[in-house]
Amino acid sequence: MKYIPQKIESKWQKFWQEEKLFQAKNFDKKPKKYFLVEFPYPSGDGLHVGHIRSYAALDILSRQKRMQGFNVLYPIGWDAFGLPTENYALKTGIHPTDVTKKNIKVFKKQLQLLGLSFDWSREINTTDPAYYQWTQWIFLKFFEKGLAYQSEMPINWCPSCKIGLANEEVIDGQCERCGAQTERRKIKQWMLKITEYADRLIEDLEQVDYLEKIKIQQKNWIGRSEGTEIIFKIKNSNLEVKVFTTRVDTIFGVTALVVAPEHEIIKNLEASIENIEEVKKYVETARKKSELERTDLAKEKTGVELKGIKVINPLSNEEISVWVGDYVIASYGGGAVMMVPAHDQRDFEFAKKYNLLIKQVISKTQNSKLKTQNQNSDLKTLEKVFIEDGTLVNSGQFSGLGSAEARQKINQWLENKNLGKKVIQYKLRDWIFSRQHYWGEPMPIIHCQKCGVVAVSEKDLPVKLPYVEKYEPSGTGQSPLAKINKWVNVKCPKCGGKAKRETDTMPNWAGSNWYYLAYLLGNKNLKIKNKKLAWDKEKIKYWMPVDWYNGGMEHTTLHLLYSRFVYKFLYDLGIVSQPEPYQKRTAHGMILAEDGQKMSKSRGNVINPDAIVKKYGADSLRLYEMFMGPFDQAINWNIQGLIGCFRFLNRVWELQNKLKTQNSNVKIKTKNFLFGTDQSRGEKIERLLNKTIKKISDDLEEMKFNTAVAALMILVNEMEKEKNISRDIFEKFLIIFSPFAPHFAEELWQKLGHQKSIFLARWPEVDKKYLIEDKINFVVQINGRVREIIKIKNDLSEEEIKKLVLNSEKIKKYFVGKKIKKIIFVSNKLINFVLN
Ligand code: ANZ
Ligand code: ZN
Repeated sequence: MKYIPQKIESKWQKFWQEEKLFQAKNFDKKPKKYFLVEFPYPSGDGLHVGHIRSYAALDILSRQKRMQGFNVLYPIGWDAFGLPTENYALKTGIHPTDVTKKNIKVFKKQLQLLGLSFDWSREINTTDPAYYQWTQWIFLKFFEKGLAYQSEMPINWCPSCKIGLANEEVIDGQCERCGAQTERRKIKQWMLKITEYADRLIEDLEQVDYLEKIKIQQKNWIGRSEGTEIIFKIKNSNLEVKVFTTRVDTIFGVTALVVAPEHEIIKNLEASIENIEEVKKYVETARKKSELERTDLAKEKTGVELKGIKVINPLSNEEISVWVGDYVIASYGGGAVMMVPAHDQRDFEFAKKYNLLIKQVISKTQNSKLKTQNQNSDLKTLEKVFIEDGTLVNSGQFSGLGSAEARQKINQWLENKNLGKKVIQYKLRDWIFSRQHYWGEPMPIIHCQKCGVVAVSEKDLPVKLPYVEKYEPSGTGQSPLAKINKWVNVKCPKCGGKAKRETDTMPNWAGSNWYYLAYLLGNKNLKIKNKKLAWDKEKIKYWMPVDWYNGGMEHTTLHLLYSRFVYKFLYDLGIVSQPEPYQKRTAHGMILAEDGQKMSKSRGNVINPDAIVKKYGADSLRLYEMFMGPFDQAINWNIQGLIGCFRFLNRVWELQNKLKTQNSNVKIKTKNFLFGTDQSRGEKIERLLNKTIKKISDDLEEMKFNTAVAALMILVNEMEKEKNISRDIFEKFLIIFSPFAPHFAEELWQKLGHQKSIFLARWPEVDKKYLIEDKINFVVQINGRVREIIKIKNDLSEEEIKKLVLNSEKIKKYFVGKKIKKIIFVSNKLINFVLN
């Protein structure tokens, strides 16, 4: 019989489902393992082969760990709120609820065809009111604790479509829909105070086992930076400008002050700025640029001097000019910088362009001449900035100090004079938690004319998203919900007076902040009436933290940070029992199309997993995606590679024909296998099998799925060389192969007569004795006569042995004056030199 995946895969999928093999048991005595993959957004495009890379990888781990005696939880669900569905619904007139239902159905079928061992009994859906009542509940708690507040924040606004746009809908400053130039518009939005958790979000990274680059991403996004806030007084005015610097040691090198275009000082000094028209024009152009554009390091730095304005350097008392420049960001460090061109790259470029003084105040070496001279050295010709710490020069009483010490002393000096203080700045901003869209969780908030902002009471959750026919954008910048009068107008929960519901909805992230907790309850328990079950502390204690979380590299910044933040908040509420949700976090590389481009509908280069499964089977697809390359690196799809895996499975299939009959697997112990017998071959396979078992366990732990598959291939190659394979070895092989090609392995397993699933078998223990590189007796012949028996390691090549022999004192002599005519080599047995 041939290997025909179409004949076996659905059969075993059904069998596993019926046997409930992959249902995790709450509070089971076995040790738990919780594997988590990012749950998919059920888009209309269907499953992407990239999803499978992640799901198959953790499926392999889940299956292996179950066989190793763990109680494994490997759940899945749907992250289903979001813009693509809303847009699709607007285009087609099908309601988002129905679009979502349809997409989920397709996705679910696709996932099931892959034989992934998800616990489907715990499936969740973020758009189910029973689910999002808890997303709303978390928001209520944030509000209660003062961590949710409203603030005027800019949104991307398309003046032609009259709608707010998500960042991803703005392409090069233009509206994705109509191509019009977008603007920034300020509207009142809900914010979450993630900044209060900034330090903990950094510190607790110590406790977790994330890929190093992911930890760095988290830290960079938070962007903690220690420095000094310095007050520069404006000459002939009682106004001042505060700057933030991490290099207060360079303060004697300040040759200008640059403020952000939005800085209030421009308005406040309007009357005194001589070239105010020029300045206003500059500010106007800057307003149109995105922050990304403005901070692009490669971009030319521009600015305009505020003529007639001077500030005083608090340390040197020098008068300094003031500029407006768009490379300074308004929302960071007070929106003003002291310019030190000699020691900062951006400042250097700016100074070069506008011919400003470049004054060196930090020297690489302790330079006594500069130190004693202590005079202004004009270094306009300086070709390179010196950005490192060093020794202060030209810095008054601080000259001669090292940078670190100088920072301390200057900080002290500033603090004493009330002209500055040490501060910590973060790049991290509070999280804008409002969206002006229909397809999201409504905020559980009511605005009352009398009482102001009032929380919906917990017992009234969920605030259901009204099912309406029309959810077009309102045209005023408000969410489409604003137009649904029946829904908007309510009584105030406090005073009973006239009130209106909040019409903003939550961002896509909201539902994915806590979904790993929802799985602990499972869909069934997330009922609207089941209020007490939401946070089952015992289950949380048993299952959390997630042992291993894998997902895309594009989510290792924001989603990871947000969900860690929300988890910490739940920790502070006493709901969860430790502060980090994920013990380990990895990320898989993207799968690109054969042409190296991103797969996309418009390019027509998308690989449809269904077609692959149909033709080659799920096992080939799974195996290929694990084998295709290092897991964390992007890689091009290659159909030849997939076909190679299919062929490999066919070869493995043939191995069953080499099975010995029942009794022949009794091992005969022979001490001397000088000339190699069946047993020595058998030993060789046994040794390789044990090595492979070990290697697979090690590789899986380190995410090296590709080398694990390669090791299995090597083992198969060796087994193919055998006349016979013992049942014991073959079964062990099937078990370690089964996580990779589960249907395939189950089929061969049950063909051997097993009644129970292979996934109930025990993962084979490594027999340590086979890991020790044992030595064999190896025969060296000269012209057919045994001259020496040497003890060597297994599996040495002809070349290696030849070297050994020619260096051996005992044998060397036979070669004197002779030429090697021919070498006969039998691996692990003998070498025969034919000399003349
Ligand atoms: C003077 C100076 C001299 C600086 C020097 C650097 C080197 P991080 O580490 O990222 O926090 N800066 C401050 N506020 C800014 C803003 N709103 N927009 C753009 N740049 C700003 O960076 C802190 C440094 O970035 C600050 O230290 C300031 O330049 C600049 F040799 O001050 B520095
Ligand atoms: Zn009221």
